[in-house]
Amino acid sequence: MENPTHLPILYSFRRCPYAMRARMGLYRAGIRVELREVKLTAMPAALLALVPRQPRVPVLQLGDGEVIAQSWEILLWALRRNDPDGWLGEPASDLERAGQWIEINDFSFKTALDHYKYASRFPAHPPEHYRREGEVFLRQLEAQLRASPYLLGPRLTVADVGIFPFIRQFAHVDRGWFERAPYPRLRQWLNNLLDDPLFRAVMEKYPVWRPGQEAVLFGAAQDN
Ligand SMILES: N[C@@H](CCC(=O)N[C@@H](CS)C(=O)NCC(=O)O)C(=O)O
Repeated sequence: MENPTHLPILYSFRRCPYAMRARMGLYRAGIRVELREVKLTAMPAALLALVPRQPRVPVLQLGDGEVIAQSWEILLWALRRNDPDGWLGEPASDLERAGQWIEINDFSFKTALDHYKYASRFPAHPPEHYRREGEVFLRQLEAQLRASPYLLGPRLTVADVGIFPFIRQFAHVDRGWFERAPYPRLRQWLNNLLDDPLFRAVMEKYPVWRPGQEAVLFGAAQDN
């Protein structure tokens, strides 16, 4: 497999919330990777060879050939190597609680989000119907954020990092509605995360990767 830099390779799609989650973790951990931006409708052969059955992004290919094809696993893998801000939390139970939030997010909420975002493809109901389905999760988040500034307590953890890209998408479907909706804590939480320079760093734009092109290096440690 062509890999001139010998760095881990991250196949990514800038606007994918799963890929944002993975990029956040890699960036915070200071792990330098070769970033290969893909087009979802024309995934490169190199990626298809790694995950032929369910080609999705993000996918991280490590130097020893190991492939991590789930965003949550990439986030945890990165932070287990280096977690300068304690995103993994303190007690082991934090990770279990984080996993529970992620599970709701990645399954029931993500389904509602996709239906709301692409409501014209799901004409059985108007968009508001799907939005109400998504609001079940928004209400849970709002209640938690009334009790603590972040989802697991006083500090930012992987639970927040893993979920906010999806709330960002939900908010973007109808910003006017989201601004007026009864979720002030959630709005504040989202805005804080979006304003973080780290998020801006991981949202930099890169051209779609072509085999043979010069490697795009991604990560905080580029000049060391
Ligand atoms: N469970 C996966 C989901 C990743 C995923 O669904 N990524 C979307 C982009 S946001 C994708 O690659 N879709 C392409 C497709 O389904 O063909 C993860 O956590 O990484």
